[in-house]
Amino acid sequence: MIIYLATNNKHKLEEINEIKPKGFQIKGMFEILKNFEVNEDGKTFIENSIKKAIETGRVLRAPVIADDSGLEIDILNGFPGVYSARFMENKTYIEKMKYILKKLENVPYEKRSARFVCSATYYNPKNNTLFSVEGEIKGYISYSILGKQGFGYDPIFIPEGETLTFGQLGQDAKNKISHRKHAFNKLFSLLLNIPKLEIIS
Ligand code: ITT
Repeated sequence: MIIYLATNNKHKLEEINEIKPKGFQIKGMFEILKNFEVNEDGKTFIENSIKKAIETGRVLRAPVIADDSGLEIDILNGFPGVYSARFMENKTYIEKMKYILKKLENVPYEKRSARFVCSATYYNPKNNTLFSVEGEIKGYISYSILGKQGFGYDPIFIPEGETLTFGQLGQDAKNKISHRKHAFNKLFSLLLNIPKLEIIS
């Protein structure tokens, strides 16, 4: 089954291709839609992932999956949350991470709790099937930027039970436990049952 991923983020496509079960072929929408962007003005991850899936699916006229994700830091009331990609928009991730670390200066480890969240949506414009699931991973914000692997905020996120950041742990370790892994495991299990779902509806 070929499904397009409604994203312009190549790292997400790589991770989801590592996570997917055999039998699915996931392609990036950027391979066929140039300069197409969805206005992500939702207040929640789920709103944004539904919006990305529906708008992209209607343009492509083909089944799509979308991923809206981000980092929520408890002591900052969930910031940057749905603004993870857009806050300090023209700055690099190094600058964004430095800004966050400055805000958490003098905050002890146990109060640096955070989570990565991923909302994944499937939409098929041919029969209007739509479903969304969510995955998360809890952890802590490190005291400095550590490691070069992964993307975005990986170098400041230490998963619960680990001592290294995602940036240090690397892609294989991340893909076994990440918010994206949890969300897309659920999504792919539902997709494997789609013929049954469509008989019911
Ligand atoms: P698309 O909307 O085109 O999919 P995007 O990068 O703009 O790409 P989001 O709007 O979902 O995606 O923003 C998610 C941001 O949250 C992302 O750019 C990273 O900064 C951060 N993020 C999400 N998942 C992450 C992960 O696994 N590791 C590190 N940072 C992550």
